[in-house]
Amino acid sequence: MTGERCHMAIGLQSSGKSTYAAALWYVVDAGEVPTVLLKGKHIGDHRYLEVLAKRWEDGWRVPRTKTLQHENMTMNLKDPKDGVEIALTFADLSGETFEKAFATRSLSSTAASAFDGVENLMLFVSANDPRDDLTMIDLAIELEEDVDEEEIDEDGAEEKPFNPASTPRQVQIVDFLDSIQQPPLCVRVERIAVIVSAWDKGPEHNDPPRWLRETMGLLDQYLRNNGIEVRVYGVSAQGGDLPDKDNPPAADDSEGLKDQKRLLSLTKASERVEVVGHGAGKHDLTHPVRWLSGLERE
Ligand SMILES: Nc1nc2c(ncn2[C@@H]2O[C@H](COP(=O)(O)OP(=O)(O)OP(=O)(O)O)[C@@H](O)[C@H]2O)c(=O)[nH]1
Ligand SMILES: [Mg+2]
Repeated sequence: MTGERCHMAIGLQSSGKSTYAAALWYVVDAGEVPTVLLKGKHIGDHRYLEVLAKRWEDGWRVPRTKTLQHENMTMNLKDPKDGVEIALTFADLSGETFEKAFATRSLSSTAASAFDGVENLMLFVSANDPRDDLTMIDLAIELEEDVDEEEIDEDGAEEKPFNPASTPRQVQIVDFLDSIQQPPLCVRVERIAVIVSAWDKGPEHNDPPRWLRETMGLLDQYLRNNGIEVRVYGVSAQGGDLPDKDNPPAADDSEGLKDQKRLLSLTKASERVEVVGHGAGKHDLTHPVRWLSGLERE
């Protein structure tokens, strides 16, 4: 079995897509830890990935993907079990592109063309995002019994115009997943690997499907009822909080540099990575990719 597997990484802004791509590239390139897929043939232009991977290796956050930046990062991977070569296109589009699509109901032709030939999706959500979907009922439960009702009325009197960007993240994601499967895009998705990024900032338990069920109930229900195979992985691709190279903290800001110091002290940078779920090796970022590629056999 040969041929190109084409997957698309999607997710709203700051959901962890570029960090995952950078770490994945580093891990397969360095070969420091066991992975189910290995680096394949050297085909294509990897310069952008190398820039991201270098930032990651040096212990800095990867830069934000700009709206106009459209980089299809192709990674060539190989399944060592039967020697199958996989050309995996990991299209990385800005999260902003997807948020704009929700607000305007239109997608630029460049962004739309990135879906040509796409088989499966990696969907990124971050365990580090605060909840943005509390209902009136949730709020009422949270309010203390002796709260001054008049004060609430006064606050409530200030009506703000509807801003589509403030729509809860999971609503935007479900809308996006549903829209790309409709005309004119008609993307046929077989599998979705949900990557819960920044898992180091996640819950006490180590159960990513539970996190999705409890934190993003709408998305969880949508994924369960669409005839799509779904897996949920928890991934810490960065391993902690890292500073921004273009805006570094002061040298004496030990708090801001604490995680960086700890992560840089590991002899193998690949060991900063943690992957949870589906029998994945502890640092194996290729595990979801192999499953998405239909290469996980009994
Ligand atoms: N603590 C922690 N933070 C992470 C991890 N992975 C990513 N982050 C942080 O999450 C933020 C977003 O990560 P990116 O990889 O830039 O996210 P993105 O989805 O590419 O974002 P856009 O380019 O804006 O669409 C950054 O501040 C990262 O430092 C992680 O494993 N742990
Ligand atoms: Mg990005």
